[in-house]
Amino acid sequence: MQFGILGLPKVGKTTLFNTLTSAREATGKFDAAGAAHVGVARVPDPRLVGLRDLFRPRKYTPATVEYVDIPGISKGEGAESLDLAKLKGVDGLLHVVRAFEDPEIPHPGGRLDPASDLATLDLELILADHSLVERRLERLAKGKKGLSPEEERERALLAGTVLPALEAETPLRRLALAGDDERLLRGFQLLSAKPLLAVVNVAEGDVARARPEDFGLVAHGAGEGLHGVVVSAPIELEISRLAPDEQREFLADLGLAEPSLDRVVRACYELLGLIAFFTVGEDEVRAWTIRRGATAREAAGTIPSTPTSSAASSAPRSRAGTTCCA
Ligand SMILES: Nc1nc2c(ncn2[C@@H]2O[C@H](COP(=O)(O)OP(=O)(O)OP(=O)(O)O)[C@@H](O)[C@H]2O)c(=O)[nH]1
Ligand SMILES: [Mg+2]
Repeated sequence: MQFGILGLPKVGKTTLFNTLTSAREATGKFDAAGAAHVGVARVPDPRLVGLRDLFRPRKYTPATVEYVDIPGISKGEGAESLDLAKLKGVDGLLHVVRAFEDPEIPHPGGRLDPASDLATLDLELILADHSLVERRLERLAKGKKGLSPEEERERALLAGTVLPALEAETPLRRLALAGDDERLLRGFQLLSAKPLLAVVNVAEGDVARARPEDFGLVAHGAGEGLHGVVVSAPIELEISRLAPDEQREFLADLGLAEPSLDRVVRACYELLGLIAFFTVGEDEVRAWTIRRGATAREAAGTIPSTPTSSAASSAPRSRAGTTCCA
């Protein structure tokens, strides 16, 4: 599973990426190359940690999320941005929004306004999608032999539903499409259709009391709307580099129960409707990723050497033939 990290320039994307994936990519003025970065984060799960401590396996394999960090997208760049094109294949997007003051890092809009930045970037995604949809419709119209039934369905969806939504500046993730249309739309890899989590990067002093609702967002798991998590990216980076007991002390001083980054990774995982089940044994304690609502047969099918037919009647089993829990 892959998430793209995007946002306006200098909002803390690479700082967040470094924290999530334990990378050490250059940030701020040291980031001259403006390259995209790819890294992997472990999905924190206290239940899996408990199983590891119980079984003391030779191998420990938590679920992971891969992150792609791209350089900032400026207002007006969306439709032509090569960097946005790098996010075509990702499953979800993480939009980093700036809510910290720093006179040394001028805000591109001149002042801090997280709600307006959220809308600005959404519009860039919409413009990128709009130019792609227009090009696709032009290509379909140019076909000499007439349209196949499949192409006709595509044309009807793009011209009848998708283009009007984009022209009304509605991100496609807000369209509630039925089964086949939803699958067809997903195949186009349009950016505003991808699930999106907003990560609000606040000043250190605000991290304990700021809430997603303060920015018009919905806390993860708290209902419909644009989901958001509040973090202080440089503080999280510092925390992630401490030893576990120092971490606990630092978090307590800040008034936090857990690193905010743990919430970000978990929220990404859950935003896509994914859950984990575990296989345990002395060889390996491992998390496997499945869609919420998947059947036991489908779950068993994610484990390469498990014959799905025999595993379907019970909970999936690990290769070592040991227990599994959901
Ligand atoms: N004061 C403060 N500075 C921050 C915070 N987050 C990031 N920065 C600083 O902002 C600068 C930009 O951070 P990056 O992580 O490189 O930002 P970016 O969004 O990746 O930037 P681009 O990729 O160039 O668009 C760096 O100097 C960071 O140290 C924050 O929460 N508070
Ligand atoms: Mg960066």
